[in-house]
Amino acid sequence: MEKTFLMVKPDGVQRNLVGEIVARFERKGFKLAGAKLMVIPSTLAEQHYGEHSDKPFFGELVDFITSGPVFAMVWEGEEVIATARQMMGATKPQDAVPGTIRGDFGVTVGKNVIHGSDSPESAEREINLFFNEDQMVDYKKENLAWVY
Ligand code: DAT
Ligand code: MG
Repeated sequence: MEKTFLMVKPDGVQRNLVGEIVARFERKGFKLAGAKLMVIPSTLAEQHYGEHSDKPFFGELVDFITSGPVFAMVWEGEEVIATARQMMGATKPQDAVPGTIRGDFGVTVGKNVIHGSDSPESAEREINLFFNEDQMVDYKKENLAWVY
């Protein structure tokens, strides 16, 4: 089953949105495979956002993502990578449709509440950056017979 890396950003943690965001993916029918509250070291932040290292906002982005605890998660399910991106909403808040996480909770492009992997390659890369194999849980979820 496909896996993706999702993370409630420091603004989402401070705004008490962890439960709200976890609930959306749970209710959708996806399965939580790993989760931890952590403060991201700046070296990890620079690796995670490496594709943006030449952008003018890179320094600000690294400062923001390391500014407080994040809630890092691995979620599992059919087409979970693309579907989670849809559930998150667009990067720019003015393009994020109401009903999506960013559409409902984000106002600025920087403080947009959630990160999610944008492709199978980035999902694998980001899961490996944030989680060791022994930090993920492989288990049977009985309600999935009613999802699939
Ligand atoms: P996404 O988070 O939707 O994958 P991205 O990978 O293009 O978006 O950018 C990563 C983060 O960087 C994004 O969530 C917020 C920030 N960011 C993107 N574009 C920005 C900009 N023009 N100014 C400031 N921050 C920006
Ligand atoms: Mg991205």
